[in-house]
Amino acid sequence: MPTMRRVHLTQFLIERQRDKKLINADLRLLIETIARACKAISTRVNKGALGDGLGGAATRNVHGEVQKKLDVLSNEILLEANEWGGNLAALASEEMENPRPIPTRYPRGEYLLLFDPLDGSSNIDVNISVGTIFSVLRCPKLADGRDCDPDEKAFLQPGRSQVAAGFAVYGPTTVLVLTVGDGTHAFTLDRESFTFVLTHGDIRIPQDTEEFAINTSNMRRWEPPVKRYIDECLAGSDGPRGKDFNMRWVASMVADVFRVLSRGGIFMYPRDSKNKDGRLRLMYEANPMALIVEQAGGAATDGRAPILDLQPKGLHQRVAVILGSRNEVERVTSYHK
Ligand code: AFP
Repeated sequence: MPTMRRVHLTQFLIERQRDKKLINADLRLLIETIARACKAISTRVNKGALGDGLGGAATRNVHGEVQKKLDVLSNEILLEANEWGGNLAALASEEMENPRPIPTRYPRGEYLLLFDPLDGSSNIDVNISVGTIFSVLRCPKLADGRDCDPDEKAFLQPGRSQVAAGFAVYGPTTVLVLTVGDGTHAFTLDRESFTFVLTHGDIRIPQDTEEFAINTSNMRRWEPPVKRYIDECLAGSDGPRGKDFNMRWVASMVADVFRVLSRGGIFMYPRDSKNKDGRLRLMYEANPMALIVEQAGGAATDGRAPILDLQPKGLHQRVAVILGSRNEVERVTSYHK
């Protein structure tokens, strides 16, 4: 049997740079640096109770949430890895109130990086998948043509402006999912060579599904369109949908979205009477996931409009999220109209 050609992340990116002219050398190096940081985070997550990463860090982040030690550590790993490469103008993170411009001792580049360093971190201590989500934007030039000023305003671009987006899941295997605008592709970390190898090229999300993911403990607070959709799913083959549905909820968006990419499904964190604007963050959770899902043939809305078309108003803005198999997302969205 002929040996299958193993395509490594570097090779995949060089093809996008040299042959497809989709990315430039700076963006390629930036993605490689992020991937290297994800490998370092994966190693720390894998140590579990043998490392010093479990438990709380006795600090709270900008949203008032108690930080885990690994939240803080993952944030530091990403900051340190990306500060000096010369391809970024500034970074922003779920764990930091304000964007951090690249220190003046390093050269500044044209890109802005946003990340959630450890998504699903309440799952760390119970050995359930967690991950890193990232989004890359271009730093816009000022109206008078001067180089961009990488303050919060520079980051407030709709998700459609992303030049790259991705996430890593630290689960039974570590997988990096990436889009640079020509589909969605996933790479598995080969622990022997410690490289990311392309294992899921050009992922396509099935248009239909019988699987939904939502935290049903919020059911009493949902808006009527979401309640109607879930009621119809729960009614199964006896109800208007005429088929049975299954439910999954990991409470790590990275793991739930990877499942949707792998076999279809709909993932929802809708707005409700407690989370009036939704719970997830637009800039470094919903936008990158929406681009990844759209690039895989799925859809992502906030119930009213495509997430990628929303004009952000703040770095840490929350948003309702409905994403996954296109026909189901369109159905829930139509119930909102
Ligand atoms: P944490 O990072 O604070 O654990 O939050 C994870 C998350 O942002 C997302 O990954 C999950 O889908 C969602 O929150 C889980 O929320 P619930 O705890 O309300 O189910």
